Amino acid sequence: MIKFYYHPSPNPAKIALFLEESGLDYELMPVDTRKGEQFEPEFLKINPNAKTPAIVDTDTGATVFDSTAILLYLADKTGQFLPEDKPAVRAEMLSWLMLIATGIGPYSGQAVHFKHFAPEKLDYAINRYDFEAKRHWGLINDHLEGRDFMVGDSYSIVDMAVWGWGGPVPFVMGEDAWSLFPNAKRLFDWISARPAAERAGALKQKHAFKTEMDDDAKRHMFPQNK
Ligand SMILES: N[C@@H](CCC(=O)N[C@@H](CS)C(=O)NCC(=O)O)C(=O)O
Repeated sequence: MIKFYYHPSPNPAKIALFLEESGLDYELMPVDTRKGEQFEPEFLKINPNAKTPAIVDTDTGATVFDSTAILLYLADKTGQFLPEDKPAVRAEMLSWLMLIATGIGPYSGQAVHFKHFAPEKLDYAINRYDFEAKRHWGLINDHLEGRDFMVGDSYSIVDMAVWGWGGPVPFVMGEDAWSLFPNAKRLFDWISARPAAERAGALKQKHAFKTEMDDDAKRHMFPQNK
């Protein structure tokens, strides 16, 4: 059984989708990051980086943190949602997974931070992260031109990684941002229409997560300001 340390946000969404798609048995372990639960000593033993998602696999004793590592672990464990097992295809899968992990995620996160949450509106920072978030989504969009999936011709963990960050696209880059990325939007919509994606999205209702980004939440989320 998988213990799934979860908050309703983009990186955990990738894992929620995998768990729902694969049918693996899992237990939801809410971590309310707006209340600072990511810093509790018991959780830090599971993820020293104090972020969601993380998992504990009680079948194997494995603890895995960081969404890309978890996707790879679960895909290897189940043999599901992996593209064709050939070195060239695996290399392509790893390349795109890392681009999403190091490009889409961090630049989107910083774009949100400087646009919506930073105490001062810094034009330079807003412009830089908006530009980089759009540049990375542009790479995904261009790659999806004339193809249904990110790698090979089947739905894989790379598509799930894209989907996780698809939800907040308008919040990250503006209300009309999807119009810039029609191929990525097509993939996002295709996944969102799947019953597993609906179930993954509904997980946020299984716990009363704090939704306000008040001063207390900001102290937990942006500890440099303490
Ligand atoms: N590289 C990590 C990033 C994890 C991450 O930033 N998680 C966010 C949610 S999307 C979080 O837990 N934020 C709480 C915080 O920063 O305190 C991954 O891909 O899992």
